[in-house]
Amino acid sequence: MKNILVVGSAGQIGSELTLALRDIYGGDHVIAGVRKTKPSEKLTSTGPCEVVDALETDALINVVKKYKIDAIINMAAILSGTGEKNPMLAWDVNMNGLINILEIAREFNMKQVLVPSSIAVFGPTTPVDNTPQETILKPTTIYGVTKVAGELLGDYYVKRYGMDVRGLRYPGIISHETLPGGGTTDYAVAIYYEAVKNKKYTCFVNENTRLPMMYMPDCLKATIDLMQADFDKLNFHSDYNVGAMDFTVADMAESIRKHIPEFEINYEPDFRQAIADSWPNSVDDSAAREDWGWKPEFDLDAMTADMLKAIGEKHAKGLI
Ligand code: AKB
Repeated sequence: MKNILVVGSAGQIGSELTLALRDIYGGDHVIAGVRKTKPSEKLTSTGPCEVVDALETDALINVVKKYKIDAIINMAAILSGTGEKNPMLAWDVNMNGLINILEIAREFNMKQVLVPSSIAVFGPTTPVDNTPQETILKPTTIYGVTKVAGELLGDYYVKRYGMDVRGLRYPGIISHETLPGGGTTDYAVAIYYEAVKNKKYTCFVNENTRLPMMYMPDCLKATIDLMQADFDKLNFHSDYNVGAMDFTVADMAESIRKHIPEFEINYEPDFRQAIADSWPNSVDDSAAREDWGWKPEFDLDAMTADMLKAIGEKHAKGLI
């Protein structure tokens, strides 16, 4: 790959992935694709930034031609919470955006397309513990429905057109650079910000809610390791399970109290409780481990220490 376009570069994963890829491939070779939002200074100062939308074919093609793009990463998505409020928008962005990008990739003979998936492909009838790589995919959210279809579509382009399409089923991603937006697992980021700012947090899922989670450094590692893996060694394509850790909200509160003993938490579950309840507790990622050497580094306490330090510094500077 010479020139990579990251669609959705201003988002939680896209913003950090763009910078990590620029460190590897060089700033000029990784183009940040942002929607109409103002990109951060970090994105604009380290390489090219272009306004693109997964749904706008002409703008995408112009950028592909301008920078001789040979790989696309599609990080643009409507997540589970927002999806339930606006199912048609989720379908439009997640399905039409994806097929638009796959078709452009096919037309321009891209070397690789990365299409992220999610634990949202699973549903209430999927085994909840150590959820297998290959299992029942009957999600009950529109986001999950689009992610299942997206995985199938990615695999279809591999088989039908001989393309290199890859993807991971991300668990909840926890980070301190860019806030997530519209997801069910957003509580696992908000809890740290509120712990630093107010020493208390009201959580929208209950204390026993357990979900698979991953810290951003591991998420970047997983994504880049899969991108760089030998295609011939991949037994799966658009749907690798990747695990790192799993814990309840009560476990998170306990971990935070090791640093902020006065931290208080209370619970006011809303519609996202049902979404969280339909997802697994933990996933079996042995296929990712065997096929491309996946191995996470962070556990809950290591992540908590890092998150509180980073957010504490932002708070001290008056940035949050
Ligand atoms: C969400 O909560 O919707 C996302 C996800 C797990 O894909 N973070």
